[in-house]
Amino acid sequence: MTSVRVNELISVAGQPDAADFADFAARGFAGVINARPDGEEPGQPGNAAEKAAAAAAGLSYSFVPVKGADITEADIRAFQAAMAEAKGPVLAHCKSGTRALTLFALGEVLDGRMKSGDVEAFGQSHGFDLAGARRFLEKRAGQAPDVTAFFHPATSSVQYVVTDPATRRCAIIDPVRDFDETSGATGTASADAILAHIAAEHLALEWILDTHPHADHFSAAHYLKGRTGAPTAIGEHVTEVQALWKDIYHFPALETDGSQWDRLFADGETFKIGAMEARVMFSPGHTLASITYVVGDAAFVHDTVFTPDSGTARTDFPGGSAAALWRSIQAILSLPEETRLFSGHDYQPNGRHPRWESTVAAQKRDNPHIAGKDEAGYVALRQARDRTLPKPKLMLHALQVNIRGGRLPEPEENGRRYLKIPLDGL
Ligand SMILES: N[C@@H](CCC(=O)N[C@@H](CS)C(=O)NCC(=O)O)C(=O)O
Ligand SMILES: [Fe+2]
Repeated sequence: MTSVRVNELISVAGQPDAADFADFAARGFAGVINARPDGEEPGQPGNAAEKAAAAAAGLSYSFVPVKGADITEADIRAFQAAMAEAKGPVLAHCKSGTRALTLFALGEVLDGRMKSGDVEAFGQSHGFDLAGARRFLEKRAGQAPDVTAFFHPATSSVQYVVTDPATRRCAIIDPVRDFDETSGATGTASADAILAHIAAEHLALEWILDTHPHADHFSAAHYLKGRTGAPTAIGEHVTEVQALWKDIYHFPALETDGSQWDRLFADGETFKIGAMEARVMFSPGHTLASITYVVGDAAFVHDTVFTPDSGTARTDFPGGSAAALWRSIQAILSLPEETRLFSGHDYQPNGRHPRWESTVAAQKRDNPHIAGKDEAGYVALRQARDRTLPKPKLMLHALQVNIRGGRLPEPEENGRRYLKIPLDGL
């Protein structure tokens, strides 16, 4: 039977007969992917018969049945996994080949190897109508959360409220508790401004999220939980950061199990903000616990890449690694080109106005730490720059608070709280 060669790894076809499978093996295919649900029409061989025919022909076989209008990202990922499992060229089929090619093309777009706008032309070039793939991408593009940024000039931090426009449910990302190190005064004006915005917009707060244990400011997560009751969360590797700093501060009683947060996220875990799905990507390098939150077309990448004119985050804190950050950045840049990237700081080079939003495409094109670099080149540049940076002025103040989920030290008998600064400890 005829098939259409897409590239060296995949060809697509209409419904084969079980008798065709030996021929597929002879033509060099390593596997068959069946994207067609059973029972669509009489006489269709169906999953069980195809599986048996593939086994008899020595082919791998995967069943990823989809209806055109109901394709989900999970289907696309399952199709990609099936291709990888075959360990060689696959023949993917449905009734006509359209759904098989749709699953393939959407995977290419989700992984950033094809532009959304090129999908239909790609289909036409192989003789298929991929209007359904275009509709999938349009619908997904409609999954754009509202993002409101709150710049914190004292620490050049950017705090975010990310909202599902359909349900008006939101999450706060990386809120700052104010601190003046010369007087020792703490404050909540910045966090309160975020709460005032949430109240004014009639939003319902579902999560208080941190991307990493910050080294330059206190997290307001614990304060905000006290005010709202919303759960707090951070990446699960925070326990390693706790263990590391427990030693530096000599905090024998510190629990290093992450119990200071309501939820610890693992790589790839998902959760909901309203009806929108948020996905966690482990993004170590700046710290060994850093994570990125991907919500619809937005990714909260914090201290990985800054806006392209500001390069990338430093990697010289305890537990940092330039090579790990390079790999984390590559994973972020494999998101679709138009993904909106929201950074966690802006140090306003040449005094320009604060900026925190970029895209995958802009980072690849314009960020001098990334464009034209490979891992070795990046690591050399990053480490050379890190050697010139003084430690953040609040690092020793901030980490003792942030490894406890943003809790200030307990008051002493006189009712006053004190920070602890290790001397010659680093
Ligand atoms: N001058 C700032 C520096 C803060 C800092 O080191 N920020 C980290 C992110 S937490 C960073 O990656 N900075 C990059 C840079 O300064 O080039 C301070 O003292 O707070
Ligand atoms: Fe940071």
